[in-house]
Amino acid sequence: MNIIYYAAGVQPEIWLDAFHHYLPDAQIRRWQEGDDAPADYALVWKPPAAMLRGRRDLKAIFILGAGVDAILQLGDALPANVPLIRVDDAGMGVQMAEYVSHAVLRYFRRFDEYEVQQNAQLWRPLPAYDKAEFSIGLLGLGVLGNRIIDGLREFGFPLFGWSRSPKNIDGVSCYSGADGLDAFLRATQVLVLILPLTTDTENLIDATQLAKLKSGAYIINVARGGHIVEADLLSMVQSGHIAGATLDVFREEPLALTHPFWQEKRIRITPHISALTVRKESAKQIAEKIAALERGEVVVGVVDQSKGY
Ligand code: NDP
Ligand code: OXD
Repeated sequence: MNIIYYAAGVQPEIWLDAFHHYLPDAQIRRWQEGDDAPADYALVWKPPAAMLRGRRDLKAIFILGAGVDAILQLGDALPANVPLIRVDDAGMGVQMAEYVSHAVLRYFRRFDEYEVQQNAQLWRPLPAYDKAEFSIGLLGLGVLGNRIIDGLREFGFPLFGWSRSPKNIDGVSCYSGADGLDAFLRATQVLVLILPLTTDTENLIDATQLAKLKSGAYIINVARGGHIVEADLLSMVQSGHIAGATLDVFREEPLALTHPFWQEKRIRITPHISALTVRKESAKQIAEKIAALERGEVVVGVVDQSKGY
């Protein structure tokens, strides 16, 4: 079996060692400009269009991450009828649960405010927030959203969720579709974004939608920067309607040094690390899916290109 591999921005050995381990019988080669020799599978992260254009011989293209927005931008360069298969959790879910739980608890227990007080050498206990009012709303109830919910469940916050199709999740008030968004936002104190970036979800959260959140709301974005209109978020933080934001993702990454978010103390910034791809687990998952495809079986994580995720 022949496999071509390309991953932008990472040391190739990091992935190749894991692939060789889990696919010992495959011929895996790093794709380079001009390589149009046949291949059965492609393993890619942000590949150039030239790698995939016209490759109708591929049995599948595996994306080395959960988000598919970057690869779908290749448009017509993607060979028709070749399935795109993304990483399905593979160790990312627990990291998302850690990240979001940490951010929620930091706000709920007012550690953000105690940090400010400590810097001013101020000893002043603050009143506790009422947990029954501290509702957490997740935009996105897929693989990672569900894992975040499992992590939060223990703490007893009221949980809300919004997805494209209707859901029934134990202990979560579920809303769906454009019609459900308004009621979902009005019920939410801490808004967590864990959606794919598609034409429907780009710029979803602007000033109008932020205004619907409860006063003093918090934002946690672990999905993509393009979901939020950044200037609107900044002005809502400055007005105090949004009490704080923890952002892992941005429209332009790395975040420019001149970006105003750096100067806003109520905005916390991390460099797209909320869930790092676990190479061994992902390579193992991909190897298992290749084996399943070779046996003619159906695998999970196939991207529905008409929906954009
Ligand atoms: P899934 O595809 O499993 O889940 C996506 C969820 O979003 C589903 O519940 C889906 O609804 C919902 N959704 C999609 N479009 C809409 C819409 N138009 N309206 C309402 N709901 C919608 O994805 P994952 O949970 O695995 O990943 C989510 C995203 O997280 C990825 O696409 C990626 O961009 C981001 N990510 C970020 C990382 C980071 O380090 N910051 C790391 C990994 C992923 P339905 O269930 O009805 O289909
Ligand atoms: C992903 C990511 O989508 O790393 O996997 O953001």
